[in-house]
Amino acid sequence: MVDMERIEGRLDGAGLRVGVVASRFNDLIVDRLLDGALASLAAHGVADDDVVVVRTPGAVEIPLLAQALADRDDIHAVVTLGCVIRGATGHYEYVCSMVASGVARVALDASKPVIFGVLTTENLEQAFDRAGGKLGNKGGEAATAAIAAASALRAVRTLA
Ligand code: INI
Repeated sequence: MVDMERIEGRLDGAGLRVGVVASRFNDLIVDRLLDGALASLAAHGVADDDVVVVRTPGAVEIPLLAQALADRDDIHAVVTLGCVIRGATGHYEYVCSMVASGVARVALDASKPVIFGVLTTENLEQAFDRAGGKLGNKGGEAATAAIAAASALRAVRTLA
């Protein structure tokens, strides 16, 4: 059988330093995403001292602060959290597109995980469903993804 290297991304956050960028707009939702993210980081072994939380006014400002964190050599991954609700804004598409493309660009520019945990929903009910409601907590899922991706990245970079 051919020898094969498999890199799965272990869910062990020990030694990882993680930045979390969470917007204040729709904070009723985003605070729940933040709780979920912090609980997930702690559950996977990321030390409290190794978590830096930055709040932004809205989702539009998330990429800039994510970039400032991702540019630091001592930050291994960034989790972005926000909530854009279509019913509540006439410029929903612009806000969604700015935050989504900005976060994607920051990840590739920094060559490290910058995870998109920003909810984009039609209404408040859909947002609650994903912020600790019947569809889980997307903030927790984003934090778990950050740990898995950082671990996989480290394994790839240290391949023999
Ligand atoms: N910011 C959000 O995070 N969610 C929204 O739903 C939203 N709405 O509805 O407009 C929103 N707007 C503010 C935006 O992110 C910026 O903070 C603002 O435009 C200043 O740059």
